[in-house]
Amino acid sequence: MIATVAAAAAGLSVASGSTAFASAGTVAASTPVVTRAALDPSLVSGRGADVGFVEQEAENAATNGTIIGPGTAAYTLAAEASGRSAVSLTPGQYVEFTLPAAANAINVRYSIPDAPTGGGITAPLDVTVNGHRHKTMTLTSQFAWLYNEYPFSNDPNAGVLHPDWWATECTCVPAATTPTPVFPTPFRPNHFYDEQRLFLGRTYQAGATVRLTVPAGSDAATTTIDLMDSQLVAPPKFDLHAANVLLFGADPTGHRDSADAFDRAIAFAQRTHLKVYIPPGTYQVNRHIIVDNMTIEGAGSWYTIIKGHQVDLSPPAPDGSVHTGVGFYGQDASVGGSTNVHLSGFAIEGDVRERIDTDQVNGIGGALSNSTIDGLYIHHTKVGIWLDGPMTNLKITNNIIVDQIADGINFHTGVTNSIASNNFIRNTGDDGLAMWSEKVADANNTFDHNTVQTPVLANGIALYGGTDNTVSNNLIADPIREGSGIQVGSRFGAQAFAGHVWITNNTTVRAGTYELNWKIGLGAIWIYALEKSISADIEVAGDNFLDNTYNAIMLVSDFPVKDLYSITNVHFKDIKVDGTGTSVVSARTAGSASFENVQARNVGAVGVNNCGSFHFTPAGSEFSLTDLGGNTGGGTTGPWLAPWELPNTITCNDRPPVVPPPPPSPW
Ligand SMILES: [Ca+2]
Repeated sequence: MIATVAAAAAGLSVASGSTAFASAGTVAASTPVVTRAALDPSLVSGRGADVGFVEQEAENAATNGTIIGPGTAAYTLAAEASGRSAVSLTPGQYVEFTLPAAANAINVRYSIPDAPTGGGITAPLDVTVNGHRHKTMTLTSQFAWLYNEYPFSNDPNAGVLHPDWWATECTCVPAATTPTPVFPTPFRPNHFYDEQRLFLGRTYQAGATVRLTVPAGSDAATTTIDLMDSQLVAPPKFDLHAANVLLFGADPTGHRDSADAFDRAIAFAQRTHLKVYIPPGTYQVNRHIIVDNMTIEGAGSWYTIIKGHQVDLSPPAPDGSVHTGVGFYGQDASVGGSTNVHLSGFAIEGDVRERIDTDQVNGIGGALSNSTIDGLYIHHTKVGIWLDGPMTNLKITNNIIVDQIADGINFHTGVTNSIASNNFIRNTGDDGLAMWSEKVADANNTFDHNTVQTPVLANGIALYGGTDNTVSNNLIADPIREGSGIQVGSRFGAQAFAGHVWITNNTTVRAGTYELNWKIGLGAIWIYALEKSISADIEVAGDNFLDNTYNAIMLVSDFPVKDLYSITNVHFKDIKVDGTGTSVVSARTAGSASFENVQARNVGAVGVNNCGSFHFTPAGSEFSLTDLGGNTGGGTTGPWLAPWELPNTITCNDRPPVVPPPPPSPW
């Protein structure tokens, strides 16, 4: 019931939001509609990554196909699409984009069906530019389509993986229930999309049309196009004063394994204090390249492609991996880690199709102190960049990390004085960006000016414990299930939050998912005391929360621990909330927060949904709000932060109805 209401609500909201764009694209194909995270770019100016490509949503382009969505219900193609909408094509149908600027390359985000028994299929997509047949892309679903419960499965026909786990679908433990419930298959399908880059062969000027057509006879009953990015890729970079891997036997055609040649080039470069240079080409590498005290440069991520296939390890490696694959790894922190490593200008194309958390099949891994990772394109690995500290002073800049099985970037265990900036992350199978202070606190790190879109599970950006960390100037869109735009959570065995947490000048859009286990809507920002109280100084300032599917701000402790843990010392200042399906603030914990200059409009329910820790005594809620002034605006029920709500009036509505907000607009 709630899900139906929610889907309808979100649908109306986004539909009305895209009307202007859609009509512009459909009526006049010559008028391209450029967006960022499916929004008018003026609404997110200065936030997120500056990526060098322009995004055009298929639902705003010319097509004779069928627009799907908008919708936010998990396990649907619409919900996983950028802007929660896409175009579905049958053989013979097309979607056509008009280039808004000169371009010599495109990137298409799409979905095609899985094979009936899993494993994926391939299918063609014809690309014509200005009406001339250009090329046929081979789309694949081999890296898409996961099913079932964690750690997921590639089998669409499998029964429930963990009958002894509580399942939200039956609100029961299947193995302990008579008769044993049977779930429809495919069970919990997700991770539907993939994307693919294509050089157009020459530069086309603004106004050229790029038509994507599904040819008759395609094996894909439907081909769903979510969006197309286009860009003018700079010429390849050459470095004549470096150890060129070709001189050490590397094969740029990708036929022969080049891993040993890379190692030889690296050893020579270290002896002679040169950089390693990888010229344009595709290089087959099916294992880790260990990097320490060296620089490796490619010609640019469109030109230099390091591509591997997954390899079974028997017996397993000492770290527990049962597979290996292409990746650049620092030394393990237990032996001191690596230092002074600089990687730039190449692509890593992995071959990871299932989630095995003990496998080290990440694009970049290990410990990398005093190092830089810049301008990489990382695709089809488990996690794009997974660091295992302790380590310090790593700069991760200008990378594109897409179609991952798990996280985009994770600072795990004692990563300090490090930054991830201007990275673009899309379609992760877990958190887009995370700091996980397991065992040792992450400290003094910053995630700044990144764009994170459509994580199919978990959060756009998550902090799990840590000291003095910052999340600033990011753009986060369309988390899909069990997550929020931004989460600050004491969970997963993380060290306590300490010092300050700065969440400043971020924008989220269409964030806050329907939490399928709790069966409640989450906030665009979600502060979560699950394993510890949260009492660090949390400063949330300058953030914009747009088109919130449910509430904008949620502070919550899990029900079984609601009398053990609290959330205090949280300060919201200079916030804009444009559109909430329910409240501005949802408090489901003991504790307190202050609010100053938090402006809200188009609020779909009472401004504050205050349940406290659910004791409902005459003293009021266990959660108190402090009004520091300037908190203006509201919606259907009047001012969002009204005097009668303060300091702790119980306004608890466990599952409020969702009222669709109008689309975000200039403030
Ligand atoms: Ca889309």
